[in-house]
Order: sequence, then C-alpha cells, then structure tokens
Amino acid sequence: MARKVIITCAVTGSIHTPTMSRHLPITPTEIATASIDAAAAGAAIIHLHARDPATGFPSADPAHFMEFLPAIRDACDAVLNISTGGSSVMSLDQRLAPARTAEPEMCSLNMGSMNFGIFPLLDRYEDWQHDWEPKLLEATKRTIFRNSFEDIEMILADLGDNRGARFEFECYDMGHIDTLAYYLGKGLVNPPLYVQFILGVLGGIGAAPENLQAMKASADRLLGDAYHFSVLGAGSMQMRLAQLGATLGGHVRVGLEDNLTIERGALASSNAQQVHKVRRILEELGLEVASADEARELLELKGSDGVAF
Ligand code: KMH
Ligand code: ZN
Repeated sequence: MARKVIITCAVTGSIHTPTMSRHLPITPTEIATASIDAAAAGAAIIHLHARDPATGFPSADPAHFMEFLPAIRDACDAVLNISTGGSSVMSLDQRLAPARTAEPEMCSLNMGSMNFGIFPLLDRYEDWQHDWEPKLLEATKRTIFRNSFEDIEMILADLGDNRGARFEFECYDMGHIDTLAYYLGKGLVNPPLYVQFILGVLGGIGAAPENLQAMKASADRLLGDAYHFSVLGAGSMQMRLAQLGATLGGHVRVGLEDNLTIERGALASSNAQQVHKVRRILEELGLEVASADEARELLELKGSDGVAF
C-alpha cells in the first residue's frame, strides 16, 4: 500500500506583506476562500494566522480568527491548525489568545528562541502599500522570536493538557530537536509527535538538502519511532525540500506564508496552486495524499467536534 503523505498549507502567515503579492490572503473572506480551495486541492491541514482586514498587519485578535474559522469548518473537513508563533512583535499572551479562544485540534509550538530575520526582503521592493510593512521587516533586526523553556511548558499545559490540542513542533535548527527530545523524556509531550523541520529562515538552519538529512538523522536518533516529520522549505527551496522530505519518509508543508512563488520568478496565483503542484510531485513519486481524517488518525487528534468555533 502506498504511504499517505499529509499536505499542510499555511495560507497567509506574518512574514510576507501585501506589497509582495496581490495573491496573499488578507481579509477573512480571502483567508477562508484560500483555505477551502487549498483543502479541495489536497491539503489535510490548514495552518492559520490572521491579519487586520483594513491594513493587512498580522493580527492576534481572536475576533479576526473567528471571522474565518467557522466558515472554513462549515465548508470542508480540513484540520485547522492555529499559529501560536503569531509574529515576532507580538507578546506571548497576544500570540496565545486565538488558540485559547478557538481550542483547535492543532496549534504550532516553536521550539526555541531565535533571531528571525525577514529584513533582507527590504531590498526587493521600493513602493510599499503601507508604512507598517518596511517597519515590521526592519524591526526583525532587533527583535528576538521568544520561545523560552517556560513559554514552551506553559503552551504545552495550557493548550495541550487543558484544551486537548496537539502540536506542530516547529524546529528551525538541530538544537530544537534536542529540546523536544528533552520534553519527550520528561513525559511532557506524547507520541506521535508531529515535527516540522523548517529550513531557510534567517537565524535558523539553511535551506540545504544536507541540512534536512542531518535533521532527520538527529530526530531518528533522539525521537526514534515517537515522531512523524514534515518539511517546510522557506522561500524558493519550498518544492525541492518538500520532494526530498517526502522521499525520506516525511510529510510536506506549502503555502504563501513561507513562499510566494510557484516557480522561479513567478508569483503563485493562489495557495491551492502550490498544493496542486506538490500533490502532482508526490503522486509522480508514487505516494498518496492523506485525507483530513487520515491525518487525524495518524496524529491522534481530538477531532473537529472538540473545537470551540
Ligand atoms: N512561517 C514559519 C517559518 C508559527 O506560526 O508558529 C513559521 C511558523 C511559526 O509558521
Ligand atoms: Zn505560521
């Protein structure tokens, strides 16, 4: 039987800004439509951030999330995964508010504090639609994306133990896998763990195939059979690293949160276009795409009846 591969689509995020692509979903309607179309194309999991509908600025307001979560849930059965990373200029309480309110099946959980530099994007654009865009990018020269041990433990207890969420463990470097292994040893996280190997964020490990192989080797040694992995290549390496990740036995993440293009020099016209492309690659490799319910079973999620939206 062919192995089933979970496609996650992260539809908007907080890295890219409206000037960079007119296809970046901003309003609740745009975020809902992008998510529903990505699910129809084959994404089992939708990773969600919100934006202020008037300005496109990354938002942690639960009300903004609640404007699209029920609409997506009504229209498709995808697993809805709410970011707890938010954006590096948000406080921890702000970052957690949407998941505390919505009690989703999954949340992201970032496995270490780090630099998270998106300022190199400043050089690529001249005329910004909004003043906040270059300011936010510039701020990432100074800010630290804070995910202390205390923060991690608080999220595990608050969203995991108390609200039944399971996690997309975001690992941007080798040491983050060691941190996850520490919590596995302590019994604070429970298998099956879902580890997202993230390559290509400035401040984390680079988007090189050798780095992905090293992360997988490290996770095999430290986590054994307690984990499944998925691969997120930020920027133009997105599809090549997804293909390598799937070949190595993993799952894949695509979406405009992490990459705006569909091929070199061409903007993706939608999130669904990236999902279609990665699906085509997977099927050409002889792999099958997992349905949302197959993802729920593999990751032992609480089910869509257990959410609060
Ligand atoms: N955009 C990714 C590189 C989160 O939302 O918690 C990181 C991310 C983090 O998705
Ligand atoms: Zn995210």
